[in-house]
Amino acid sequence: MQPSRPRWRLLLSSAPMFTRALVRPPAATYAQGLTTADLGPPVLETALEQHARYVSALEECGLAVVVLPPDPAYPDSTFVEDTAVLVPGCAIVTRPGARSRMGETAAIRRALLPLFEELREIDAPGTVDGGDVCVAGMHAFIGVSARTNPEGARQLAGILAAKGIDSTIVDMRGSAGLLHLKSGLAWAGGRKLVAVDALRSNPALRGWELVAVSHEEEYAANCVLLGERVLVASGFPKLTSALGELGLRPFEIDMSEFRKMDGGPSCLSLRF
Ligand code: CIR
Repeated sequence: MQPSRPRWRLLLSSAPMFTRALVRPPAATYAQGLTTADLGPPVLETALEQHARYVSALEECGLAVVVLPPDPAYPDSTFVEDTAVLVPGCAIVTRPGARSRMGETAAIRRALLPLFEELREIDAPGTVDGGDVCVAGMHAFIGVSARTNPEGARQLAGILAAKGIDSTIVDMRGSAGLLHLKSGLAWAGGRKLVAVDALRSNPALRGWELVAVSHEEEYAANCVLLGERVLVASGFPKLTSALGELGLRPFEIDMSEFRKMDGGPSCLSLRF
């Protein structure tokens, strides 16, 4: 049976009401993935438990979750967010910037094909990691980073423009310590963005209301808005209460084994 296509709903606040998500549990080779974190090797069993709780959190937030089988050929393949950018009616399969991750997109393309009216791709020499793309309503911030190059950002901005979504390119190559744009930036609904210090003075964010993140809580900036809920890593009380003060309901999740591999809550799913 042909899977039905997703239905998108927008709240008045323009917070997204996603109805589905696609995830992929970590594979047995997970600890061989890329990382810059100096937090020791991840424990696979714990990572699998945390991933299962992450899936339950998405379900409790009202999403139906498609779980792809783990792929040991790609140690970083649990970070599905990097392989596609999803907007209403269109899936854009990326071309990840890390060579070891480029092959991850084949399975994601196959999974997305029946779910979207239109499927586009980033072509060489462009590279884009989905973690560099922060969609905030009808606007997208595209980070140019060590993973997303200017050509990839240009191609993506063109595809999004055709869908009525305008883009701002955020050159973050000088923002030390951030792997991806969304390592330090998240949409909090309306004109609000959670932004770490390294990005706050970036001219690309001018005109947006910025929610500050204290230095010791920067990891938690990668949070995920799901309607009135927001998925946030547990153990970061200041940002969690700041999100609550915005009228959102934080859903705290333990991310310790994903943090060890430079991943945050957004990295573990594609939401649509
Ligand atoms: C990588 O370096 O590609 C992975 N170990 C972590 C990817 C995290 N993804 C994301 O922030 N969207």
